[in-house]
Amino acid sequence: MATKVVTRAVPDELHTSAVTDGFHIVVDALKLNGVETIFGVAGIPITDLARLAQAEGIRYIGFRHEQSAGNAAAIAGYLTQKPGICLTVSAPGFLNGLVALANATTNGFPMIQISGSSSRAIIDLQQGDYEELDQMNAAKPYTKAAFRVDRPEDIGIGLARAIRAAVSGRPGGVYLDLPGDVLAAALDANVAAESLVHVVDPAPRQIPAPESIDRALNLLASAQRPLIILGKGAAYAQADADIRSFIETTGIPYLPMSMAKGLLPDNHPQSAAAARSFVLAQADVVMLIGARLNWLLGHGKAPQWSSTARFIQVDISPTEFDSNRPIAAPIAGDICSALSILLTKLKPGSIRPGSAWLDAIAKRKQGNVERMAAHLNANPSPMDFYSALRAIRDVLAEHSDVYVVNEGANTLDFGRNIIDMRQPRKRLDSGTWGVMGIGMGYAVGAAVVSSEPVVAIEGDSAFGFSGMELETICRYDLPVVTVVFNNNGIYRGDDVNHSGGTDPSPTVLLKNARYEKLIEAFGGTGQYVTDPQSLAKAVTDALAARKPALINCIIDPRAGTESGHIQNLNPRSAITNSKN
Ligand code: ADP
Ligand code: TZD
Ligand code: MG
Repeated sequence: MATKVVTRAVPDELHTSAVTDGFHIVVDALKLNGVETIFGVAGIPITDLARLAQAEGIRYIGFRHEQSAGNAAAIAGYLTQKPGICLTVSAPGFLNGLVALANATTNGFPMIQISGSSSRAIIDLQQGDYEELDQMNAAKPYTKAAFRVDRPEDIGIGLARAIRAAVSGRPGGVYLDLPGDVLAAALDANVAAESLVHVVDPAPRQIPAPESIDRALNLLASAQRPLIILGKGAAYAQADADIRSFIETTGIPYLPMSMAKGLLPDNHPQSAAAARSFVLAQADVVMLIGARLNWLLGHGKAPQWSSTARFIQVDISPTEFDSNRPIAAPIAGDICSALSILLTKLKPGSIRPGSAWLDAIAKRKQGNVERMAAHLNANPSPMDFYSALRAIRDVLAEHSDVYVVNEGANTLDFGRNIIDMRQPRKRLDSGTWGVMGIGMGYAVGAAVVSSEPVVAIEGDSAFGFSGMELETICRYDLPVVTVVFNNNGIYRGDDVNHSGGTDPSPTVLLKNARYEKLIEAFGGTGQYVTDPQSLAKAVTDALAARKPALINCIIDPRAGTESGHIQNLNPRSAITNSKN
């Protein structure tokens, strides 16, 4: 790969040989490592870097806020197994992006935030530079790794380290600091070309020890009531065929965590999702594949789980084992390698879930499905979460290629249960932190890397965190359909101000907000719907058009519950006789 030769702003004494600069070296290093897209917000000192990247054939997607650019980069990393790149300006732009970088680290998404920064000499003496901040040290606690490049000849190795740190082992967010003077600095073109590094095998296979596989298979063979839990690590690994084969060959019931939905189609007969609390409480051997025993799984503890259950865990990060509960059979390795060896060593008929177990699960599922159907088939006016999501579910059943982005509280929790997924890695949601604000960034990231349509199902509060990115969606003419579940509030829209004053309650948003008009301002299609038929038609039409659309979906303000399905996480005052 030839480093570009530039002649501008080069001192006379350097004219004897071809000279390049930091801007060009960064772009050459990105291209050499296959980076196709940068998500960012332009400004000092990285504007020319963004321009040059675009000129050199890297797609640049410009956002209205760095947090959304970062979220787009993170989800691009999750979907492609290559680090998503987010480009930010110094101090405040860097900090805006850092929330997304921290979220990527928490969720295990590979991402690199590249940020310009101000003069080191001034920052270190705290003399007050334009957008002064010690960014690398600010990033460290929230990232898998943080690096700063202080000389143009180190750009190549700096990017190489960032790429490897982001995708190897458990993926995560990496920070790469590029001071403005390094971008501007001149370097002999030959020296620059030789300084570039092509990262070989950035995420090497990690093959588990054979005895760890035997231990796990023996434990499964001893089980009466085995259960497999698939997490987003399993989805990320892209071992789809082997995972399905292992589950189908053993006949073990499985539960998908939210972003693992679709690894096997949600209507698969072995899915125990409709009997979730029953199987968690009853399973005697549990095999976790790319899922952590964190809060989303009740930390693996009683009463949600049996206190005598024994665990197998397949994970690339050995320090994950025994984090909450003892792991009887840890398998340290990457899921592709682990599943392929598990399948090779699996003896036909050696693992047999008890028929009483399978019958009990089937019975539970049936009861729960019938109860759910009664809710889904009711047709209240105004709509509730069930009737609105049923309408969307039925449309999406015909469009299994569509990405579903989902955030909110009730909108998220009901959405996860009601919207079936049929393909892997199509559901993108609030994830490990239960964070609000990922919606439009994830939607843009998924649409850009896949060219497939996206339906973003958004609580009205959740939508507000990144709503201005509707302009980004329209500017790039992306096939993103945003459905705002408008119940006038966080959780509910009917809370009152307990002081009796005229300010709304802390959880209440503007009544009758016309969100559909926001997208009309940018040339997209807006729809206002109050019944399931109109909602289904609006989603169908928007998907057919493959154009930006927003559907303002009116939901009964009384339909939701506080904090959705995680009310129990609200601290309850220890003072039982409190007046409030
Ligand atoms: P979920 O929220 O879906 O339960 P988590 O994000 O909690 O999933 O857990 C994902 C786990 O998967 C992490 O512990 C991570 O180390 C692991 N992981 C990610 N990629 C791989 C891989 N390729 N092979 C093995 N484990 C992986
Ligand atoms: N800020 C951030 C970044 N993440 C959060 N999770 C919250 C605040 C707190 N929060 C939730 O946990 S859900 C939620 C907030 C503000 C919004 C819920 O309202 P919604 O969904 O309109 O999005 P529903 O359907 O009305 O419940
Ligand atoms: Mg709401």
